[in-house]
Order: sequence, then structure tokens, then C-alpha cells
Amino acid sequence: MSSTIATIVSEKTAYFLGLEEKHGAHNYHPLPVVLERGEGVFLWDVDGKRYFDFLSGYSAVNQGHCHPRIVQSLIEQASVLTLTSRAFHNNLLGEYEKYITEYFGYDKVLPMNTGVEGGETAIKLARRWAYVKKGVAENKAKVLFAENNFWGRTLAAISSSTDPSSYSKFGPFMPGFEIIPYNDLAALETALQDPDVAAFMVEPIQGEAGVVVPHDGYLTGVRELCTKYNVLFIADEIQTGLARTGRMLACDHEGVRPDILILGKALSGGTIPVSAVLADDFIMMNIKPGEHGSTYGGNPLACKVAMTALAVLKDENMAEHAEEMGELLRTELAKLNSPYIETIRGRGLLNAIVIRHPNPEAAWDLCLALKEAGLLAKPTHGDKIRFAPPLVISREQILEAVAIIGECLKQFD
Ligand code: PXG
Repeated sequence: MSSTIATIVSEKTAYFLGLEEKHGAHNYHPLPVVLERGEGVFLWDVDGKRYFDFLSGYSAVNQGHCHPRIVQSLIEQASVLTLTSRAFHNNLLGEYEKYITEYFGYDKVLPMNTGVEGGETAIKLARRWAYVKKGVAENKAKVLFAENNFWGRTLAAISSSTDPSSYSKFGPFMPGFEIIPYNDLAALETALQDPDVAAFMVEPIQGEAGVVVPHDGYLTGVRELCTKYNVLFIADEIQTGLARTGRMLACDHEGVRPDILILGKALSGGTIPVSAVLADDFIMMNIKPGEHGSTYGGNPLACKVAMTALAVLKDENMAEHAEEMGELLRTELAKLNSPYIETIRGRGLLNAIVIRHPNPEAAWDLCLALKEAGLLAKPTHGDKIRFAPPLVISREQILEAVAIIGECLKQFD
């Protein structure tokens, strides 16, 4: 295979690609496939061809495409009441707040929409806590982030990014952010010597960085150090949470409880943007009316859909299933014994392979070949490919998907 590989697309597909090319901003570089339908682990393109979805909308579609119970909730609520704004109360917000706080064991929730807003909210909460509770001097609070983090595209998010394609030529940047290496407790402890540090915000497994799993004990160490130095531990579980890694939260693998928990993506099962920030009163109650919010945050449609999306995860034992299917996926990938797979890593159904090939476009080319063979995956950072199917994938489907991957890898020969 070579990067000059010509992808022949149908006339219909070419039409839709052309529309986007002409009228949309070029801020993404998608695979040349135009999807029009989804169900469970499968997607269909405009020509009726079926694909395994091995991306799951970057882990937003954990419950599977168009999960019937989630769609039912969406449709029912959409025809009754969708948005009131927070100027008034609605009959679902309180119920949802009770449901999600009991589900995860926190005093309070602050509802937002996208994941990146969840991150922004968590940082505002941490800064406020630092000023009113920890006693940090006004405008001196610092927040620590890990190298290669990814939490979205806002100016604050890119201010903490170490990826030039995220931050270049978008400055000036947010002050008060510091970067430390990931998976390095000694570096964290050194940074925590500074009394102005309010929080450490970290992904329990780095998703966009290429599914980087820290060593056992890292999260426990983060918890202990943050407690020791009176610094808030913010867990960005937007991609790792909600059963994806084989536990309800990735932090559950080590039994640690972050001070602030950020959720998004699969909180709506891939239907509408819903995010949530959970914390106890000593953090949450420092924010007063008018100091934070969003027009759509806590809307009744989102509340209803989120409750169903969370219920489905538990009722269908998706965490346990993800754990089992993840084991199977990694074992079967290893059995391929492909000289082109450098590494297989992950937890539950959040996995990645690193491609070993002299051609820097090899991962992209492999994804094109996989697409032709009926499996959709996307490279990240050149040589890594994430394998993260919806959690409803069956044993037989894993075997079928791995066979497709094996065949496509052979095309490198
Ligand atoms: N935190 C993590 C860990 C993420 O993976 C976000 C926050 C931001 O979520 P929103 O909903 O604001 O996109 C993410 C997002 C993409 C893309 O370009 C997004 C993610 C990963 C890869 C690509 O849409 N994750």
C-alpha cells in the first residue's frame, strides 16, 4: 500500500464530499465515507454498505448507535418539553440531579453540554475553591495538566495543550496553567510544592494521545498526593468514563475518587451534547447564582436522555461486557502476530494499536483499507489507530472484526 492509494468513491459519496469541501470549514480530515444510518455496532453509508464502527464517535456511542431506549426517551421528551433555560425550573432537572449524584456518589452536579465546557467548568470550580477555601491570593491560582492531554478546542483547552496543531497561532493563551509529564508521580509531587496550585486535571487514560494507559498505582498516587498537598484532583472521564474501559469510571480500576469528575460524550449515548461536572458541596457551593451556566445546560431533553443513557449502561451490564470483549479483542489482535503492529494497548474497549511501518502514512492507508473491507477506524497522531467499538459488540462480531483487520494488515506485505 502507499499513501497515494486512490480511493474510488461512488458518485453519491462524491456529491456529499463535494458539498462539505465547498461549503464547510476544513477543520477536519475525515475518511472518505458518508454515513446515513446506524444501529448497534454498525453504520451504513449512502450506498447501503455496512461497516463496523470502531470509533464510536470518540466514545460517545458506548451504548450503540440509536439505542432503542435512549431514542425512545429522546422522542417522548422532545414532543413534550425541550428547553426552558435556567431562568425557570423544569420538572426533570431535579430528578436528573438526584439520579446522577446518587449514581456516582457526589453531593452535587453542574450540568453543561459539550465535554470542553465540562472541563472549563471544572477549572472555574477549582480556581474558585482555591480563592475562597484554600486561601490562594486573587489571580494567583495555578492548574496543572499532563503532557499530551486533550480536552477540547476552546482557548482554555488549547492553552493547556502540548500539541502544536492544537495551539499554534491561536495565542495569547490562558495564564495559570502548567504542564507536567503524564504518568510521573515524582514530577507531580515536585509541582505540588507550589502552594498556589489549585488542581491537577488529568485523564485516567489519555484518549486522544493514543490510549496511553498509566502504570498501575498512578491514579492512587495522584489521589494521595493531591490530598497531601490540599490540591483538587480533577478526573476528565469524558472519554474513559461510562463503562468504556471495563468499569463505570476508569478511576474505579484503582478505586480512587476524584474531587471533581467530568463526564460527557456517552452521557447521552451519542444523541445530543450533554456533559456534567460532579463534586461535593465544599467545592460546588462556592459558585453562586449568575456566576456560571449555559442556555442549554440542564435542559429537560438532556436530563431525560442522560438518565436513560446511564440506566442502559447498568441494566445491560456494559462495563463487565466491555471488560470481557476488550480482553478478547487484545488477545485476538495479538494472535494475528502481524509484523506491522508495534503495540496493542488499552483497557476494556478503549484500545489502540501502534503501526510499525516505514511509511508515515501507513496508519491512514490501513484505515482506508479497513473502510473498503467494512470497518471504520481513525488514526491519531500518525501511527496510532484507536479500536473502540460500541460496548454492545458481541464475541462473534469481535472475531469477525479482527479477521478484517488481519486481512487488511496483510496488504502491507
Ligand atoms: N476530554 C476528553 C478526554 C476528550 O477526549 C473532550 C474532553 C472534549 O469533548 P467535546 O465534547 O468538547 O469535544 C474530549 C473530546 C474531535 C475529537 O475532534 C474529540 C475527542 C477526541 C478526538 C477527537 O471531535 N475527544
